[in-house]
Amino acid sequence: MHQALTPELTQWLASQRQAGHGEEAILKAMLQSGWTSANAQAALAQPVFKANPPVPIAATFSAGMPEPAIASGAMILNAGDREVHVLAVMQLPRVVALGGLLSAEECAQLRALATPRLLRSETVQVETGASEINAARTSQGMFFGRGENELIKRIEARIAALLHWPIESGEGLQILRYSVGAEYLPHYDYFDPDHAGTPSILERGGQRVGSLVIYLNTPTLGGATTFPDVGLAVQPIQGNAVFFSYPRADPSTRTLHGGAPVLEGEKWVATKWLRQGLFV
Ligand code: PD2
Ligand code: ZN
Repeated sequence: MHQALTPELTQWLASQRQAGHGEEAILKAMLQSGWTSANAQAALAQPVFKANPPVPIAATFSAGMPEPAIASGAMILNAGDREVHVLAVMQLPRVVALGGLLSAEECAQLRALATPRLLRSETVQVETGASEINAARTSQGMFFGRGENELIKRIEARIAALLHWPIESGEGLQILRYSVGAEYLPHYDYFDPDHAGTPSILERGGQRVGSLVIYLNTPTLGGATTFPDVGLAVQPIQGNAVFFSYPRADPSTRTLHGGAPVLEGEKWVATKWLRQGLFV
């Protein structure tokens, strides 16, 4: 995976450099994620990489962001092994609703693989960085390890191609199952800079800068992903997804969002959170 030096990867390497990551840290992450030493060294010898010395993260935080290739008004996106449809686009908050990211079979496979591993969902306890049960989030969940099996590898590669963000900066895919009445109260996905536990969380991969919530089934009623600041609701349709990004860990991004209560049936999602740096 990602062993070829594509233009996207070259650009990404330069942006990681600009974001303040040292050559050694980037090389280590590349080797851990399956690069051969020769390929990794060749990538890091690129002039575009060498020409961009590290500068403080704060100065360049919004420079490179995950984003589908929608600037030209494209309606159908090439996500490597699959075409994905653009259903709706919003500027602030940056939200893109996407159609057909996963096949029905892939959704069913993810649900089946996750089922025996589901536990009541936890959220990160912001003061300490530890995980805890949060009453605001009445669902069950689990995480797949990154690259855990062929299905996960395929989906992660597709997401990386779609959002122009490297696999190595993504957290493991999280699966959530909500039953009737379950909801996810509005929250931000970035880590609150004012909380005591945040610096230790950020040591691994930096801030979250984007979220992709993929719908693994279609609930009978309810369960939209909502953005209360702007009155937006994205309906959960199997195989579709909602992407949103936040260049600053700040409410001005208007990315407050929640999962509305499921009224009938159940709701399954897969969430991929994207970090600013390498999440290894
Ligand atoms: O399931 C959802 O719609 C949802 C809503 C808000 C998921 C998440 N946040 C998340 O996984 O962060
Ligand atoms: Zn969320």
